Amino acid sequence: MNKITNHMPTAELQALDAAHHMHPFTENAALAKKGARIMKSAKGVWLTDTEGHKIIDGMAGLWCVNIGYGRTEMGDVAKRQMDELAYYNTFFQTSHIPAIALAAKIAELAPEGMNHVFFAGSGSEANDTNIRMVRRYWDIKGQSEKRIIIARTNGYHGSTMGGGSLGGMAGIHAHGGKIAGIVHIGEPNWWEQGGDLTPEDFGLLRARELEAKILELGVENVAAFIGEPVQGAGGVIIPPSTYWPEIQRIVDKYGILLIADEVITGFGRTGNWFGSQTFGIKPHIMTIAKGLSSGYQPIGGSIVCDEVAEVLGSHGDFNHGYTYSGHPVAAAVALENLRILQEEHVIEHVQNVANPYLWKLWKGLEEHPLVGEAKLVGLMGSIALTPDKAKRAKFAAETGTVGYRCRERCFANNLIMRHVGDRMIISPPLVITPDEIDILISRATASLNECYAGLKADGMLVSA
Ligand code: PXG
Repeated sequence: MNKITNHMPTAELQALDAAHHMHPFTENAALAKKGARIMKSAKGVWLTDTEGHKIIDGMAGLWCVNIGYGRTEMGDVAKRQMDELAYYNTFFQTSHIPAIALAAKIAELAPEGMNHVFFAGSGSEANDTNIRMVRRYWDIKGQSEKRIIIARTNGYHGSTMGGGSLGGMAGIHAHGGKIAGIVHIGEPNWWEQGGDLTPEDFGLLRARELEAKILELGVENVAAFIGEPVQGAGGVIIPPSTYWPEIQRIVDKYGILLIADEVITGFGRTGNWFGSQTFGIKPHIMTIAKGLSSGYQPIGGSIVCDEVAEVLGSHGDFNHGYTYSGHPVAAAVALENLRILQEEHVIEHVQNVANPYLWKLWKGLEEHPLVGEAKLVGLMGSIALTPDKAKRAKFAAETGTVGYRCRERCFANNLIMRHVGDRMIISPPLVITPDEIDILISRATASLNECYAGLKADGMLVSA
């Protein structure tokens, strides 16, 4: 008999979890002692755990449940598709209706000239595809030496070997290494690294690192640049307004390919269908996943511009693909998700209602003694915790100590708000209402107050 039932007491579930389940990005021995919080059901922006707590999900799962939880149409579509055609592949000159319909729908929504989709099962897989795709593109063009991909420190592009290597996180590189031919430049993180420069000057400085790196490596060796329009896992780092236009100028000048990793920023998160539209970026390839299906099914992919698709398709097979590329059930569910986003005007809700309402309250958090800057684009936001706002100071305690304490207060107050170092981040379902935003902010404020009081009591309001 299957041991996993809804009826077991939480402690028993936690014990089984600890005994058998290896969690991602987790020190499993420490979690085993503490016990995982076990989620049982969800509706809209509300999670319910096995203890019956109603938790407001300020992170939309892992930045993905854009339409909110519990939309039964999604399950209906999945069942219908499973009954009709549970699986078929798209290798060897076959196709099927869900993959065709989804590719066509994505092409309709994507920026002009991006009319082709290569499907994957996740964002990491899609970025692995991108590495091979841009290298193959230059091979076909007779420039096989163009292999290096430039990415950014503190970027996140997944945790497969390819995705983890594109990402600029030392902790990930430390576990298993990094593939060759990927180099990193600095991130446009003004709060932490901008020193005395204005954000605009700092944005230019960081973007120009790309030009310097291309010249150092030799443009004949550089295939592509990859970046998230807004770094998500890196702490919701919204770049200064000067950054992307300068990156675009450099990419255009040297004729390298531009990959926008839209895994988080795609499908409404920044108030447009794609973050590239919000920031005026013209990519050759966009990585997608997460909001493509609102997390109801695992699916990702690469949206590819006409020219790259044409080159790739014209010189024999591109020897790449996954068993589940364009999986029919995942594709059908994604298509239903796009229908909901479009027909229910969810992106207009972000732009006209949720973002303006949240922004007023979020910006107001800057009044809190613990909060330096508050940033928000669409419905992805962050606040920087600091012991001294004027100096944008770091805490004397190791980076992340204070953020973790704050996150623990949020968890205790039934709010999912994550920390990245000492930045707190949110990315709620796009359907969040003003009333729910009020609850999110009041729980966040209570958590900040408790965190502040605790730091004071422990003598930790000290600058590095
Ligand atoms: N690119 C970006 C920009 C991402 O945010 C991936 C690629 C990889 O997607 P998959 O589907 O392979 O996970 C991501 C994923 C976090 C967190 O802690 C962020 C992600 C995943 C897990 C945790 O913020 N982003």
